[in-house]
Parts: sequence; structure tokens; C-alpha cells
Amino acid sequence: MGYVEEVYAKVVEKNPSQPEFHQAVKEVLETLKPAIEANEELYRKEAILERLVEPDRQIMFRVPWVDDKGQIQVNRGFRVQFNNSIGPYKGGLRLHPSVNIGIIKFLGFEQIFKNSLTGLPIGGGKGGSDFDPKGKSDREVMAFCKSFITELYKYIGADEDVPAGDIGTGAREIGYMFGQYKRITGLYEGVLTGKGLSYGGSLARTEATGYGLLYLTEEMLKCNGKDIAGKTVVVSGAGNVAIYAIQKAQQLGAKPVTCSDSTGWIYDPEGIDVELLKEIKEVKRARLTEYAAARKSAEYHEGKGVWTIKCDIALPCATQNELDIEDAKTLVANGCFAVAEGANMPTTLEATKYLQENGVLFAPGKAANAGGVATSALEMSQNSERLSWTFEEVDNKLKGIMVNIFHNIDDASRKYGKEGDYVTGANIAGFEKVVDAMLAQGV
Ligand code: NDP
Ligand code: 2IT
Repeated sequence: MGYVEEVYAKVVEKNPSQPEFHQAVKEVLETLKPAIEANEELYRKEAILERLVEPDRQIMFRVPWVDDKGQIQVNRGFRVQFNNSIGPYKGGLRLHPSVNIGIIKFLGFEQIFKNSLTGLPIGGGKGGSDFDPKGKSDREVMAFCKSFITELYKYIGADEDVPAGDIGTGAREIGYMFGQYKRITGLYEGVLTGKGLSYGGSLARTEATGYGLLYLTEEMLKCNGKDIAGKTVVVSGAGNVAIYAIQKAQQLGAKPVTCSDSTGWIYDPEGIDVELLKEIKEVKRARLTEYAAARKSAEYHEGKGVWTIKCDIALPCATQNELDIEDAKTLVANGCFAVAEGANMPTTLEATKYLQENGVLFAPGKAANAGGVATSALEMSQNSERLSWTFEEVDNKLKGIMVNIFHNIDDASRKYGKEGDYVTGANIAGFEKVVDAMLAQGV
């Protein structure tokens, strides 16, 4: 067995019942093979892969809180601090009933390479809880967030570990968490990103993941002789990433025609009305049925279905494994020529392979959605210097970072004879910097 196969087999054996973590590790390790084989003796001796796949620490804790009926509820909280070789742990907090340690580990593992690709000094981590914010009152969300931080505060800090938003965690949740951290520690520091603008947040952080996704997609198309203007785009999700991906796609002259949430999806052939979508999702926290009710051109369908709509470009922006092999076949049959992942690992391994083999330009999430965490790192910089930059300043930096990421992953793919395989390019480019730092710092 080769080094990669040995380490992967151990990961599966030592981490049973964590299929998403296995999937993330498998994709990374398999594509790293050319870079690993070039240095196999050193990497084996240094146990580089064994060290990469084992988090620095995994924190799990009870989160008790009182609901509006006076009933005590108990959730489970997580923070996985995966690797801090190139900077403090950095990564979001996911609040969703599906959250378990395996999901947080897959997200934390991906975050190591994503954060490295940004070129900024941030290590990899991720956290969250199986708490479901849906249908909860503001007071219940606050009670949960304060209890969550009452335990987590011990492990985080501006130079230690800086959490942020992810599914189910937006500005409201970050505000409650920041308030509790400040109250317990007495510190007014950049311990969380995605903060409100009145207390240390960065302009353009809200837009950053979706905007960054489009900046990278635009550059990938340009370098492959294609133009984004005039193209039909299908988007999944209707949350933070999807909304600002739709907005930036429109600004670049493309036409996004779908969005979705966990109950159904919208097809709006005249193009998604992003202001209406924002009102329904960001203000009312309502379902997509309201979008169809308010807009004549839109159709609402129950269940899953955005990938059945004919498109040029597909942007999965909801959750992991939402685009499978059947969806990939439908996209290819319908003439889709580019897929860029706004979500983390939304495409199954089988679907990714099929898309790449059929000539679809494929931008993996750790490169394509890195604009969110990159702008979080810019928020950290602003907090450290106690200044705020303008929207244009942050947005320009974001654009530069995304264009740079595309060229780095493109160059890495060529360096190992895998031209156009941006999955391999992203994994190798992200890995090289982290390994260099790990080797330099010793065991
Ligand atoms: P939000 O909570 O704002 O939105 C998530 C969207 O996806 C919602 O429309 C939600 O529908 C839908 N969704 C979530 N889970 C499921 C599911 N199991 N099945 C079907 N639909 C689902 O999260 P974000 O937009 O922030 O995150 C979306 C993705 O992007 C995630 O993979 C996240 O890890 C990734 N990401 C986020 C970044 C950020 O800065 N926020 C940065 C980089 C990546 P519903 O509301 O009905 O649950
Ligand atoms: O998956 C991600 O990169 C995020 N949820 C954003 C993390 C961050 O620290 O901004």
C-alpha cells in the first residue's frame, strides 16, 4: 500500500461513523499524490499526513438553555481546532440539527487548505451545534448563544481561535455570542468575525462569500476563453452565500434563475428578484413559498430540483453532497459548462469526477468560497489596527485575493501535469504552504 492509502485506511478505522470526514480526507489525499510522491521519504519520516488528518484538539460540550415555555433544552456544542501552523484557528460555527463531530471535522479539515489558499495568516478550525435556530424566538436564540459561549469562551481568543458564521449562524447569533464573550472575559477584541458594523464588523463581510465565488468564477471563465455576461446560472440555497452570489452574478451581467431552501425551490425564468429574496430570507426569515406568492414569473416546487433547469453555470450554495451523480449527468446533458462550489463539499466525489471527465470547468469550494474567510481575516486586521476600511477597499482586496487564488490553483495543477484539474490544484497549493510551516516548526 502507498503512503496515501495507508493513512486513509487508518483515518477510516480510527474515525468510524464519520462518512463526511472520510470523504473530505479521501478527496484531498488522493489528489495530493503527485506532490507527496515527489517527497515521500521526508513526509513519511515526518508523519506529515498522519499529523494533518488528526486535529490538534476536539472540544465537545453540553449547551443547556431555557426555552420560552420554561423547559430546559440540551444541545451539544463542538469546536474542532484542526491546525494552527500558519495562524490562529479560523472557521465558522454551524447551527443545524444535522451537526455531529464528523461533519465538523470534515469542515475543519477543508478549512486548513482553504485558509492557506487565501494567502492570509489563518489556521483551520470549525465548530457548531445540533441546535436548530429555525422556528425559535429571538430570546431562545439568545439563550442558546449565550450558553454556547459560556463554555466555548475558554478555548477562543483573537490570537487563538476566531469563530464566525456558517449555516444557521449570521449577524444575530454572532452579536449574542460576542456580547457574552465580552461579558465573561472583559475583553473587547476581534474574537469573532461577521460582527455588526457598529461593533467591529467589516464592510463587505456579509457579501464576501457570494461575491468572492463570482470573482473566482469570472476569472476561471476568462482564462478558459469564456465570458460570464449573458449566461444562465442555477443556484441552490437561499442563505448568505446564495443571496450574494445571485446579486454579484446579476451585476456581472449573468442571469440567475433558481434558488432553494430545505423544503423547496424556485424557478424564475425572468431572473431572481434579489431584493425580494433578501426581504423574505434576511428580514422575515420565511419560506420560499412567499417568493412565488409575491412574483408572477416564479414557480415553486417542493423538494430538490434546481439542477434539472437548463443552464450554463451551476453554483451549489446550500450544503454538503447536494449535487450527486444523477444531477451531474443532468447538468452535462443540459449543456452546463462550469460548476463552482459556494457551499463546502456540495458535490459528491462521483459527481465531481463525472463533471471533470466531461469537460466541465470545476472550481472546488475550498478555492471558490474562500472569499468569506478571507474577508473575515481582513476583519481581524481591521480589529487589530482599530480602524475600519471602506466597502470599496475591502471589496477590491477580496477581488484581488480571489483572482490570485484562481491563478495559484491553476499554476499548481500545471506544475503536476494536471492542467485544468482545479481540485488537484487547490489541494496541492493549499497543502504546500501548511506543510512548509509544519516542517519549519518541528514536532
Ligand atoms: P445559511 O444558513 O445562510 O443558508 C443555508 C441555505 O442552505 C439555506 O437556504 C438552507 O435552507 C439551505 N440548506 C441548509 N442545509 C440544508 C440541507 N440539509 N438541505 C437543503 N438545504 C439546506 O448558510 P450559508 O449560506 O452561510 O452557508 C451555505 C453553505 O456555504 C454551507 O455549506 C457553508 O458551509 C458554506 N460557506 C459559508 C460561508 C459563509 O461565509 N457564510 C463561507 C464559505 C462557505 P433552510 O433555511 O431551509 O435550512
Ligand atoms: O466555511 C467557511 O469558510 C465559513 N463558514 C467562513 C469562516 C470564517 O471564519 O469566516
